[in-house]
This record gives sequence, C-alpha cells and structure tokens, in this order.
Amino acid sequence: VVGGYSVQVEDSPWVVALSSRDRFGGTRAGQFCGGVVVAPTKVMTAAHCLSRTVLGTDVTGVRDLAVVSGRTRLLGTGGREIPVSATWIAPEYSPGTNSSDLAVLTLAEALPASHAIGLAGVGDPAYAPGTSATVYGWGDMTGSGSYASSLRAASVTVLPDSACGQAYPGGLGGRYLESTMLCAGHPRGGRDACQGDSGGPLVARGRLIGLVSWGSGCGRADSPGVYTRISAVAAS
Ligand code: 4AZ
Repeated sequence: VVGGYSVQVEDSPWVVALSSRDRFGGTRAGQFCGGVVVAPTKVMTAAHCLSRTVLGTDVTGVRDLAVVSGRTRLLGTGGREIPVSATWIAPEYSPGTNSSDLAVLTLAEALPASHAIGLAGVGDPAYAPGTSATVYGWGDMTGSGSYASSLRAASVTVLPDSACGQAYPGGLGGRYLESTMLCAGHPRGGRDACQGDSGGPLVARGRLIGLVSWGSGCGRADSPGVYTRISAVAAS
C-alpha cells in the first residue's frame, strides 16, 4: 500500500495474509498476497495469486498454502496460521485480461463468524463514483520494492469506469473491462495498492466492494488501481 497508514488487524479482522513458507521463505513469513474473510471457512483472494507468477515466483500449484489471520506484523506472534484445504478459481477468470480475478479458499479450520465482512451486491451505493474506500495490505509502500512488515491501509476514492477506460485502453498497460473490474485511486495519485497487496480487500461503507487486482505502477495520478468488482463475480 502506497500513501497509507499503519493499522491493527484487530480493527479489520477480515484482512488476512496468504502465505507459502515453502515458496517464499522466512523474511516475510511466506506472505505473497492478501485475502479477505467472507465466511468462517471462506477467504476470497485474487485468482492471479494462485495461477501465475507472483512476486517473481511461479505460484502454479502452490502447496503449503496457508491463511494468516489476526497477525498485524508478519513476523510477530498471535493470531492463527490456518491451512487451506481447497481452492476454487472463478471459471470466468481470464489470465490474459485479468477479468473475473477471483479465487475462493476453503480453510481447514473455522474463524469466528464475527471476522467475516459482508459483500456489496449489485446496485449497492458503495460502488458509486466518489465514494471513499479503504484498501489494506502488506505490499510495497513505495513502488520500488519496500514491503511492509506490518499491515497498512490507504484511503482511495471509487472512480468512474471512464477514468480507468482512458488509463487502460489496451496494449501493454492492460485493458480495463468495466463488467468485472472496479476503478479506484486518488485524483492526485499517491495513494494506491501495489505489488504484494493483490487479493486484499477494498472496503466502502463497511462492505467489500473489491479485491486488489492490477494497475500500472503504484500511486500514479494517471494510472488508477484496478480491482475485481465483487458484485460482478460473487452472488450475494
Ligand atoms: C500487482 O502487481 C499490483 N497500483 C497490484 C496493484 C497495483 C499494481 C500492481 C495497483 O500486484
């Protein structure tokens, strides 16, 4: 998260880290993506966290996948590390375009129901452009590889689809597809999700509206963040 502030996971208990010690080693306790608790044994994350190269590592068929809940500092104590017993990738997910960038993890042990966040369904006012939203993660704080050791959040604004349509018409920067994507950022830049935040939550009006998916760079005024649009990919 770029342009953010430090938060305690107790204040946002639905935020979890995805970890694979096997693939990512010890310095970040294996953290490579974010996730969000939507039911006691269900965590949503980005499909691309499980199906292509993430942080320079091929995560296809990643094995010792775990969800870390209740731990603000990745190398701290407290909270729980829960194995993932099953993974589901949205059948509509397209690695080429990043559309429908959603996966659901089933946890081997249940979290308290109070840790789950509600989903914002179709027509929810939380999706209206101009709505203030918060993105959470342990990802890059600068855009140049300075990963957070402790959970951070930043306040961004839901932007009209046209803002990302103009920023991402196609080609190497990617193409914004408004049917399954959501555009958010800050008009002057400086606040955004970044590498390592993928799969983590975008929350507005107390409900989940997005998952960190992609973008060009981090915090650039002309390149907003692109999120998976929850109302398009999850029945609610
Ligand atoms: C990434 O590569 C990534 N600025 C995620 C979000 C954004 C850029 C890159 C948005 O995981």
